[in-house]
Amino acid sequence: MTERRKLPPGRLVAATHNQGKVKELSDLLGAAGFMAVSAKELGLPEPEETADTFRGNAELKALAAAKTAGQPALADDSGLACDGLAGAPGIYSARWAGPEKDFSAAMQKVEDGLKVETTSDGEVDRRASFVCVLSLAWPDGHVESFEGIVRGQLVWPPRGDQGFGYDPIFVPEGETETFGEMLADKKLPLTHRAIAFQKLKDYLAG
Ligand code: ITT
Repeated sequence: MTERRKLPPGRLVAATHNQGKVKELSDLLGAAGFMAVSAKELGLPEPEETADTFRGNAELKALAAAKTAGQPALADDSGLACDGLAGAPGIYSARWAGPEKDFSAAMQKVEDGLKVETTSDGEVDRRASFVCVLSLAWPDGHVESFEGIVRGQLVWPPRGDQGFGYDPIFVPEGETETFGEMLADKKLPLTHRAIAFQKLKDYLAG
């Protein structure tokens, strides 16, 4: 049996440079009794995402931050996986927005891709998932990972200016608003990130 790690409530490094994620992780951590301190506040470098899975990238980000900061760190690797695009952009979700982080262009790229894949009877497969892997790493190299997935439908044109990234084109199952139209309090509990975080909390609770 491998040892189940404990994490005393207190400060925890949120190893992300994405402000949208910092906000959501801070809210989740705050509700669980932790105070998030961001990678930017600690001046942590942004490691290159060289793995070919969400989990691989989440673990390398968490381990790099934990080792540099000398304290436990939580990293998030996430993205939009479109059924009609064989799972793209997936782990390349941030990279589709380019160095300018232009998510209007990235969303347009998704829509253009779906149009190309339209079947002869005019069907566009608009099903998609948001995927998140949260990895919690300790400075000694121990790491635990948790996955959350939320299914939904892609809409066009984009709707709403809340949230970040691909939120304006994603309507989660059972809802009519896009994540971009939802206020943070409504979006957060429905997310891939909250689902992964619940698994992390269950792990820590033993
Ligand atoms: P870090 O690596 O520093 O955490 P990043 O933005 O590069 O920041 P990722 O490599 O995990 O993070 O890229 C995931 C992208 O997927 C992210 O930039 C968002 O655009 C998108 N994404 C993830 N979760 C999302 C959410 O809840 N709503 C909208 N878009 C999301």
